[in-house]
Amino acid sequence: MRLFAAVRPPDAVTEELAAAAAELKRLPGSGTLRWAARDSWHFTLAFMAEVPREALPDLTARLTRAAHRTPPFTLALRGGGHFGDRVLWAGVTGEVAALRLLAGRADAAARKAGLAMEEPRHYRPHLTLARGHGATDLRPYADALAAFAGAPWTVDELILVRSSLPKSGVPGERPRHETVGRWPLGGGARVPDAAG
Ligand code: 2AM
Repeated sequence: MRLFAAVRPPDAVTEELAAAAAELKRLPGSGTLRWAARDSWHFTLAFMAEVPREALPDLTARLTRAAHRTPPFTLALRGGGHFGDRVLWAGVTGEVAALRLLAGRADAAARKAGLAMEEPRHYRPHLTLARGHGATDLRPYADALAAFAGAPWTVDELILVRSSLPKSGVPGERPRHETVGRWPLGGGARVPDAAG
């Protein structure tokens, strides 16, 4: 199955972003974009692609430990950006170093469970709002998000999500996301934002 580890903002936070996204959808060309469903919005920590069933027990044990070792931390949605003409995203501020640390631990957990992970790249935390196909310039969308500032929330769990690719062949159909595991973040000292 196709899995990724993630953190998800609470409803009160996605509600604010949904209001901003509704404004974005008024911009020219928005109909050419594939908008992610609000209930699937997340920050990917580690994308694991196809995970063999026999790797699951070790993976979940390691993710449990990764979560346990990481104290809860605070984030807030802030602004947005785009990856070329492919991905429009909302950004994040707050204890981003802690998010980065958790992403590194989720990636390490997957590697130690024997999964073939992509080469580590610079982790760029983002919440994908919409995907483009090259037809629409995403800059006006990112510009329109620049002033967006959401309420802070406490990240207190790591989730494992199964992504099922659409089989229907209907163009633009979105993958289905199903939470298959969730682990509370551990207690203990908070991670200073400067800790990297
Ligand atoms: P995203 O975070 O930019 O949206 C499920 O596909 C999730 O894993 C998505 O959130 C997706 O990107 C992320 N992801 C990271 N690397 C990926 C890859 N190589 N293929 C598909 N999805 C990937």
